Amino acid sequence: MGVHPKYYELVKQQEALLARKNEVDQSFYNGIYERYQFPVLTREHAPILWQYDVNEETNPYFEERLGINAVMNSGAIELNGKYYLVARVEGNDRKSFFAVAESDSPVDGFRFWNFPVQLPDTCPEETNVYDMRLTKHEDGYIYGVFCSESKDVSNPDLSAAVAAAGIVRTKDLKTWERMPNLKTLHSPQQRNVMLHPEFVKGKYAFYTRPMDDFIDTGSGGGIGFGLCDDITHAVIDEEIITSKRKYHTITEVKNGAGAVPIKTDQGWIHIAHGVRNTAAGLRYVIYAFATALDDPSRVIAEPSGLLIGPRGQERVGDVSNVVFTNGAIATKDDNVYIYYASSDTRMHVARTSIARLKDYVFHTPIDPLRSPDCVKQRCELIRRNLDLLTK
Ligand code: M1P
Repeated sequence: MGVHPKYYELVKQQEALLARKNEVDQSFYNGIYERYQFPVLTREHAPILWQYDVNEETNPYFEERLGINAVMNSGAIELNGKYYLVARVEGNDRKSFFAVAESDSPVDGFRFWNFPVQLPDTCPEETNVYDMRLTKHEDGYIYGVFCSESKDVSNPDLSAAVAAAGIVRTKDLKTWERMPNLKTLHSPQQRNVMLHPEFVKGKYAFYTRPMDDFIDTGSGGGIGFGLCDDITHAVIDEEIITSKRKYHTITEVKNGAGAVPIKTDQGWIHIAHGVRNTAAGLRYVIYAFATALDDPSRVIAEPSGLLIGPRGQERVGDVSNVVFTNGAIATKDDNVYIYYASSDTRMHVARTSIARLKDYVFHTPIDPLRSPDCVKQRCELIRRNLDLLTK
């Protein structure tokens, strides 16, 4: 009796998965970004030791004891030439936790560290945590802002919950210091909150997503913005809506921040998510916009429509028809890797560059908001093209 032989078999299979090279998917083209053939993280990437008791004596049938259901919505950061994803890992028990996966490459080879993140347990009512955005702040810390979810004890409905923004900070992704959850004085609930990387007017600046209740944003108008003096007791008393939800657009139902904005010479580029309703349920897509360098709450460009929508197998999963991002990495060589989850099930990567993103954000026409104007917009494009072709 000792280690169950099945353990070695599963490790071998997993090592083959981790060694698999990821190539650009040649079947997709839009000039804006490349998709990759394979997901970068899946439940199959979770270490065997997290799921099985490998002792043959106590687990003779080698049964999974603590299964992993999904690996999704990951914060992303580059540190000392390595790429890190802080993934939302969801157990079969529906509870999520964070775990760091590391690679020398931005597109493949991500391997989880031996242990998941053990966040300081300072919030007794907290039941679930997920969707961490990682911000390299100019104060020298890396901040993680995530959703901290608790039962809404004031509501007899068993599924009624309260979403708040949890805040932690670290310098190495190993030791995490937890601060009190963000307080927004005028919004009852918050999800998709993210810290801006620079001080604004000498204060910490947050993008928020005010909501009336746990699922519905209700009167929450879109992506909010607020300043706070003290990150160790973060309070936002004034929240303005910087990017509004709009009727009959991709953000009609919800409009939430995604990856930490990327600084360019023309403005901050945001890669966010929008939600609309359909007969088949909510559809989540990724879109982009830019805010001003001198005022990161002021939208200066907003290309029409979606940047990344769920395609093919991405459309199917635990929560189908969803793509969602909370992490992107801009590298020194001007590449941008957008990490996105599909259908709350697995993580993918798309590659673009600062130059291409700027061209996309500043030169894609805006949404004219009405079909007749959309037709006009398209006819103008066709006319210009025909003129050129027939010259
Ligand atoms: O299921 C889709 C997403 O739903 C929530 O996002 P939002 O607050 O924008 O509706 C989050 O639970 C997110 O994790 C999830 O991917």
